[in-house]
Amino acid sequence: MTDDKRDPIENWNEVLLIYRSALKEINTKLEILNDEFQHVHRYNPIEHIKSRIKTSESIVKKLKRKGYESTIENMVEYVDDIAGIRIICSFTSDIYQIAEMLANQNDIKILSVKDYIKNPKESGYKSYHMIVTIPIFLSDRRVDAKVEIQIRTVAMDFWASLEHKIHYKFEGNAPEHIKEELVECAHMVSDLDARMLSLNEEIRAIAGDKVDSWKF
Ligand code: 0O2
Repeated sequence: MTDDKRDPIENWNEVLLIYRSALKEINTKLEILNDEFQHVHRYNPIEHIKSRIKTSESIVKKLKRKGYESTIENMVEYVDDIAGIRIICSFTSDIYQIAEMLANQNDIKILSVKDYIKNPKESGYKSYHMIVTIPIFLSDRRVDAKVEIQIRTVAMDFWASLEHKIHYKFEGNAPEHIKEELVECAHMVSDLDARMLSLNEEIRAIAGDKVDSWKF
């Protein structure tokens, strides 16, 4: 991805520029899909989108955990979430629809998918993860940049944000009763998501097209 002979800072700045460009490209694609969906179905599957570049401290920590030296090459090769996008939706069905719409774009290449909705983590974590590459066209070459896309419902996001804070607060060693409570809350989140989805489907079936314009 970079030219080794140059100053490492200059190299790193170029890597960051590429990841930032990748986030812009994916964000634009998502905006277009959301606008088109609104136009055709009078419905926005995306509630909101957050994107970020992982901090250098976090990148180095992840590399260390995986047993690699902190070089720019290893960062690009082994850290898949330097550029990350989180898409928040209302309903679980929206998640799969968005994932499919992205997969159908022929400049996006899917490297891997982790479906933590069908297979939640032991912690209770649920989300749909895709690692993709997107081409970035620079003045003299094309670079395929990796982006991690996390897609989840508002309820899953609420749970994950609190769990993330607790995880950091206790440096991964939260007291057992807190972990158990979080698993219990994760079940409640799944139940809430299922009930809200079925309620929404029932309302749409009863009211037909008219209810589309209510999309909250
Ligand atoms: P941060 O601070 O959010 O960036 P890999 O990335 O594949 O090398 P891993 O951890 O096996 O490593 O990948 P996975 O499981 O797909 O997780 C990647 C990201 O998902 C994490 O990034 C978190 O953002 C989120 N995540 C995964 N598991 C949990 C969980 O149990 N709770 C919460 N709240 N989030 C989770 P980072 O780099 O670990 O953290």
